[in-house]
Amino acid sequence: MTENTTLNFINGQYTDPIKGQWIENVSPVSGEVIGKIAQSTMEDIDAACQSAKKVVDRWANMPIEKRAEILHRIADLIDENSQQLVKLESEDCGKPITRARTIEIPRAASNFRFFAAAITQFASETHESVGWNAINLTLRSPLGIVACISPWNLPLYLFTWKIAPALATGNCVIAKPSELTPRTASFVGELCNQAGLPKGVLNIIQGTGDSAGQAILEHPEIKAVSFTGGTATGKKVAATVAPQFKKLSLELGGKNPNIIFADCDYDKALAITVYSSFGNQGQICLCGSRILIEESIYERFRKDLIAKTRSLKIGNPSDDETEIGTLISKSHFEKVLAYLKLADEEGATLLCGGKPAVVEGSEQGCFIEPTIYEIENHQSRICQEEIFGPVVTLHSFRTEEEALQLANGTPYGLSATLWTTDLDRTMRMTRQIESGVIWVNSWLMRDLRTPFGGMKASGVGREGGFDSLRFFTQSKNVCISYRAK
Ligand code: TXE
Repeated sequence: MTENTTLNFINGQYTDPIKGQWIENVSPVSGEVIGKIAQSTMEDIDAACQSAKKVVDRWANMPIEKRAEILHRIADLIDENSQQLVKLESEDCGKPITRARTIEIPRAASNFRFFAAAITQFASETHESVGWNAINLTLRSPLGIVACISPWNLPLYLFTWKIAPALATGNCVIAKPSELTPRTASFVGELCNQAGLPKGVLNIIQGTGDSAGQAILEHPEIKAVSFTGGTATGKKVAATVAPQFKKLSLELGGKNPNIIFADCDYDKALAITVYSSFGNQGQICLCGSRILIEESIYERFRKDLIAKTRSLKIGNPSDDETEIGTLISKSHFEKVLAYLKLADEEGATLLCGGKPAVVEGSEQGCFIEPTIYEIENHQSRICQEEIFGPVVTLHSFRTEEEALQLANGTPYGLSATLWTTDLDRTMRMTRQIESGVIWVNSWLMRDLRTPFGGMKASGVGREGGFDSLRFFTQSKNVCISYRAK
């Protein structure tokens, strides 16, 4: 990989796309074309699968400690190269460099470290059939060649979240980062070579979803697909994958409630609400985009939230002080602006933001001011659809029942945040909130051992900890009968 050309990584080598097609890498900060990216087709996926096939048995049969050692080395190399990875990530996404440096790139290394350790503790069950003179063993084996398709919002963080467990369990991997953020994933190929990962075990395919992504889903050698992306794309992925009976894990969008009761730790709730609303410009599937506030503190919270939001520093992502960078692309920027227009049409009251921000020196950048609306009708589209930008709506509630009804009142069910110091209420609410992840008095604390995934339109399946290891393996029951005497 050179800085300007992002190639495929197949059989341990950076290679041109077989059909010679390219797409542009456009900076969301300057609006300029900063490089070109391989646009892969079925021919490239096939080459990747052929290289994986050559090594699939060797990798699957390598002693677990040896596999884990290689993954630990990849983690160390990510740390050693973090400065360059941080720069590429921030440039590709327009995300504040401080965020890439302190959260996302370190987490990519921890993903490898965590699954390198987890695989050494991954035991299978035995069930003794007492009275039948039989014992059942559960054997777990890798699936063979699996696909990991990841999005642009937390590029290396999510790419490694998928490939680390897939590799740890002994699979060969065909991985595709988003065409909008190809460079950090591409860099990992070189690090895998340095770490001694056998060639062909990890193949990184670049290109758009409709070309490279679709071909990955359709390739007959691929036995499972782990996908993170939008709900509409997830539907298409499921429609392609399900009739082929491949294993499928879908992590999709969210429209997450952030529920604030009057008995909360007010200052903490306020500070973290600013972060959970606008972190990464609201482009995290876990962002709390609907803020539900108990009536008795509504006015105060609204006023304080507006003041804190206005003080966020919008700026060039490469500046250490910047808190709000750009959206991912011109077309996503246009999509979010269309929601701002829709908010007007739906009769929302604008409390702050509501327009593009101009940053000196980056006049073509996709910046949008952090935006807060108040809106009565919770059925309006801005309250029901995932905007995936720095836009939140405020709602007041009087009772727990009302809060619950609002919280569960969208097609999504990814995450929820609950602010209260009442333990009874915590238990009542968490049992009834329809979300795969619920944070109480915090947000985005992610212990990698815990299950992660969504309910309803937010996805199917769980990843994280042993759930990831189970997804990337298949179990086989062996029932052994023995003579009692
Ligand atoms: O993501 P896509 P997009 C949401 C968010 C956003 C919307 C659309 O609301 O506005 O999705 O974003 C690959 N077969 N999220 O269009 O399309 C694609 O190349 C196989 C939430 O940018 O979901 C990329 O690698 N692959 C989300 C990945 O899918 C396909 C994070 C995700 O892209 C494909 C991102 C196909 N037919 C967006 N089409 C989250 N849950 O965190 C696309 N891809």
